[in-house]
Amino acid sequence: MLTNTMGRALAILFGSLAMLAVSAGLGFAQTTTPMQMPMKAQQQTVASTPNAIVIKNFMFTPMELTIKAGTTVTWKNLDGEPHTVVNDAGLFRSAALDQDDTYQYRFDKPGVYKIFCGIHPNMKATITVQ
Ligand SMILES: [Cu+2]
Repeated sequence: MLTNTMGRALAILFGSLAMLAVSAGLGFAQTTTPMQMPMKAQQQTVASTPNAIVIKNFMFTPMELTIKAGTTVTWKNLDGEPHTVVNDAGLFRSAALDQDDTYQYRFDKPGVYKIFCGIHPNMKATITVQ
């Protein structure tokens, strides 16, 4: 748990540094290419899977997702450990997802939906349906 938290903090720190480096490099367009590559990759991943939540390193990513009513969300477990997707209000509960397994749920009503992993209850995410 501590390791996950630290890893996430490091990832955020690293992302911030990359952004700073890119911002600082804007005046020197020719030198920014190597620094921009990780940023581009990250942005493409987010943009191409707006209704997907990845389960990796005992975390839901993103931890907060906003979608429109009627949207189907897909969870995919990339960990070697099984995880589940459980709504805290009892609306839905997936079976144990093994590595690369997916689970889908369609959110038809606006609201705020909290989810967690039934096996590791400290794994949480929030889905806001507009
Ligand atoms: Cu889990």
